[in-house]
Formats: sequence, C-alpha cells, structure tokens
Amino acid sequence: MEARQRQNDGMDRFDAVVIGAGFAGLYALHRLRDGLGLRVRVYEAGDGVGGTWFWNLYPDARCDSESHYYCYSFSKELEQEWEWSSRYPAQPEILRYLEHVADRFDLRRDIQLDTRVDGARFDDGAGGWIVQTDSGERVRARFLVTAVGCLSATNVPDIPGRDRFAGRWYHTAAWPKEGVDFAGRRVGLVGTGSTGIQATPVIAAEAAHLTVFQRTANFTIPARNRPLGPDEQAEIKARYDEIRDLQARSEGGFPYLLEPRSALEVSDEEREATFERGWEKGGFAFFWAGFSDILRDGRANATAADFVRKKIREVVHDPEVAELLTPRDHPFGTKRPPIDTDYWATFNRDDVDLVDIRRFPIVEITPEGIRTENAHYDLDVIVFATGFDAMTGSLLRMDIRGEGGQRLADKWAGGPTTYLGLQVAGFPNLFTVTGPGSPSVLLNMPTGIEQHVDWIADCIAYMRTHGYERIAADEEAEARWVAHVNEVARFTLYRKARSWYVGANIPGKPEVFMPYVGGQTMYKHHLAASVEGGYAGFRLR
Ligand code: NA7
Repeated sequence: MEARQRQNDGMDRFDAVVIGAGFAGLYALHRLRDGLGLRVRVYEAGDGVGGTWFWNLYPDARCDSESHYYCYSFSKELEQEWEWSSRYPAQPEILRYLEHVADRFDLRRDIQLDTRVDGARFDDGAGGWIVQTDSGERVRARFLVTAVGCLSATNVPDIPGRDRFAGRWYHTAAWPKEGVDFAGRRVGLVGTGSTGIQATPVIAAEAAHLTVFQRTANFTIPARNRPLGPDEQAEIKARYDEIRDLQARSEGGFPYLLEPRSALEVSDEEREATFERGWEKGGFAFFWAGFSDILRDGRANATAADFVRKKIREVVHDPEVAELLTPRDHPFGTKRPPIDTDYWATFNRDDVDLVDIRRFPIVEITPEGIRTENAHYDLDVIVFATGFDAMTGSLLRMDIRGEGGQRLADKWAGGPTTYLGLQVAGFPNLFTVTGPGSPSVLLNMPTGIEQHVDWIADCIAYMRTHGYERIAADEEAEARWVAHVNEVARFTLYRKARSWYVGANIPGKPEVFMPYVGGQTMYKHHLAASVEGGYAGFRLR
C-alpha cells in the first residue's frame, strides 16, 4: 500500500501519526498498519528506535522488571525466538530487542527518525490533526497517537551557575553515546532515585572520587541480578502461557500474585522470615512474596520500612552515614522503589561521600564544582540523576491544541484530566498511550502499552465499521474519572509521599496523583464496560 497521500494543501496525509518509537510507538505502528491496514507515520526525536532505552545510556542502566515479562506478548514467535541473557535486562540488550522488533515486523519504513513533533492542532473543519515537526514539515492525520513515554521529559534542575561549570555535566537520560570516562575524575552525582542508585556503585568503581548529593533518602531493594542460563531460558519459554495468564490476573501486570494476608496478622518471627525470603529473592519480589497491605495500611507498611532500615544499618559501617541513608519522610514503596546492586555498601568506600542537601541545599554551581549552604565540593564531572517531568512533561512540551484551538497546557493547568488515561475531552481523535489517569507507571510498562494500543486499534476498527469519524472523551465522564483516580489514591499510602507520581519533583507543577492506582483488574473492568456500552463515556460522531 502507498504509505502516504498528498492533499491539495501540499501536506502528506496519514490515517494516523504516532509520536515516539519506543515500546509503545513500535507496537502502535504494527497494530495500526499491519492489523488495520492504516497509513501510519511514526515520528521519533532520536536517531534510532527504542525510546527510553535509546536515551538512558548512563552506567549500568538496567530495567527494574525482569526480562521475561518486560517484553511484548503480542507475538508468540517473538517470545520464543528472543533470548534474554540476565534476570533484569540491561539497556543495550533492551535496545537490541526493540531494534530486532523494528526489523522483524518491518517497521522502519514508516518511522521518520531525528524528527521531533513540535505541535499538533486539531482542524475542526477537516476533523483531523495537523502535525508539525521541528524540520518544519506539516502533515495531516485523522488520528494522533502519543507514544511519548511516561518518563521521557528530563528534569535538569535550574541551579544558578550551571552553565559556568568548567567541567562537563550530564543528565542520565541524555547521556552521550560514546559514554563518559570517569577515570581519575572527581564526580558529583545529584539524585538518589532509581537511576542515581543504579549508577552510584558503577561510577564509584571508576572515578577517583564520588560525592553523592542526596535530597531524599530512598528505600532500595537488592536486585540480585544474575545471568539466565539455557535451562532457565528454556523453562521460561515453556511456561509462557502460564506467565502471561499470571500477568493478566495480577494487579501490576507482573507474573506474581500478592499474598492475600496482612502483615499484621502473623507473628513477628513469621513476618521477619517472610521479609527475609523476599529480600533474598530480590527486586519487586520483596513485595509479592510478602503481604497484601503494605501499601494500604500504615502499620503494615512500618514493618516493611523498619525491616529495610535495619538492613541499611547492617551494611553501612558509619552510623551517621547509615542514618543519613535511612528514609524517614515517606512510607516504604510510596516512591517508586529502586532496586540496586551494592548501593549502600558503596558508602563504605573511602573515595565516596554522601552530602545531605536537604539540610544544606545546593546554592550554586561554580566553575570548580558545587556549593551548598555550608561547603564547596570540587568536581570535574556532574551527573544529574534528577529524573523526569513525569507523565505530562513529554505531552506538554509539544504545543497540542484541540477543538477551538484550546491548548492542552491550558486545559491541564491544574493537573492532567483524561478519561481512562486514553482521551482528553475537547481533543478528538487524540489517543494518549499510558496517559495520566491510566495505570501506566504502576503497571508493567509493556503490559499497559499493549493493553492501550489494542484498545485504540479496536476503537478505530469500531469507528470504521460504524461510520464514525470522531471520538473524544465526554466532559462529564472525564470529570468523573479524574475524581475516581483521586479517590482511589486517597485510600493508599501513596499520597503520603512527595513523589513524581504527584508531580512534586517539579517546581510549580500542580500536585495531582497522576497514575491510576486502582489496579489492573478494576481498570480493565472500566475499559471493558465502556466498550460494551458502545464506547460509553466517549462522544462518537
Ligand atoms: P527519580 O526517581 O525522580 O529520582 C530523582 C532524584 O533526583 C530524587 O532523588 C530527587 O530527590 C532528586 N532531585 C530531583 N530534583 C532535584 C533537585 N532540584 N535538587 C536535588 N535533587 C533533586 O528519577 P530516576 O531517574 O531516578 O527514576 C525515574 C524512574 O525511572 C524510576 O522511578 C523507574 O520507574 C525508572 P527527591 O526525592 O525529589 O527529593
């Protein structure tokens, strides 16, 4: 099929434009082009496919979910032919996987790399989108699908003097392809989220000296990464139907079901032994192997938090450093829990220091390093592991305008509003894959992505069958959904943390709980109920 059509207005016309060529964009292209026969164009800002795994090249970048389910499920052949080499996939391996997917499904011919979408405007008259790229290109598309990732818009703190720094500074998600040579260098690392915690031991092993600037101490769980041998690989492949079934039944899209019991209904000894078993398994298994109420009940949570705090004291030799590394301001698991390899032990090294920038904030970056309220630290390299303007950042950095020219940035000035995280009232034919208001970052990402892309493809097929040209979230349904998203969050402990889930990491960002925390079962029920009701909650024209 001819991939494009040119209109009288000189603009190429597509059935759908997809923004982003990561996990979501690649699958959206496959599903819409090869499943529905649509003319699709994907725009990707990077000069390669891979999204998150194209950009996050920092030392030891690795997924915190296990390889056998942090992957697509839509193709059984792909499942069987791809070999994951370790329990948690490293960035280069995930990137190779996504490149393989792009080749295997012949996706590259419809992906335009090195092209950032600057903006998109809904054309009320024509009933579709005009999409504008940074190269000045403008194209028309009936449907606009954002596959821009939840954690893509980097957050580089606006610290005075940053551009006067005589050394080099980097954000972990905009890392140079050629890597950074830390040998013999004094390195400062700002940020102790998943990324900073992963990178710290690796940078410490290479650099002459590492100073970690910590604003908030974090709970972290040992990853216990290991190679996957041929037997284990074969065993996983033989069990894939069962794995996928478990993923579908679990609340987080992982192939593990939560133990139904409360942490408070067992003896202290049994609780401790349960936590120890989870700790030995490593990674998020610490949650599943344990109890059902860790994220719901403050007292249950405190038992897990105390267990982790005790582990810090056991590992870190200097009691003052151990205390500084000990999280005290948020319940366990209410910020995305990092998983690590030797993070705390790294602070036993003589060439690693921990600086408390909660107590003595950074005041400026000087040509020689970082100045806090009470000291100056001489540095050759600064690494910002300071995270992202999560969930909304990558959408709002584009100028998206809906019906009547309404800007998405204005509509979302008080926080994001969507129906089911999939559509925004007043923005017809715009679909937001893993958008705010959907489980998104609380669900295994490939699972949530496939669920959304399948839903979008089915919706477009339905529209085609029934002769509809426009679909948009109904305003009332959207308002009810936003209220529901907030209501379910209120019953969890998540609200007790100032996290990127609520936008608290970005100065001035409205603090709204963005992901849907009601779990996959409830969410799928809402998706299905809408479809069964003829796309109830959406306006079709
Ligand atoms: P995160 O989890 O947002 O962590 C960012 C870290 O940077 C965190 O410790 C922040 O402290 C710190 N931070 C952010 N802004 C500043 C400023 N201005 N000054 C000092 N410190 C700052 O991002 P990651 O990249 O680690 O992980 C993102 C996700 O990727 C992760 O959750 C996984 O899902 C994969 P704070 O806690 O806000 O006080």
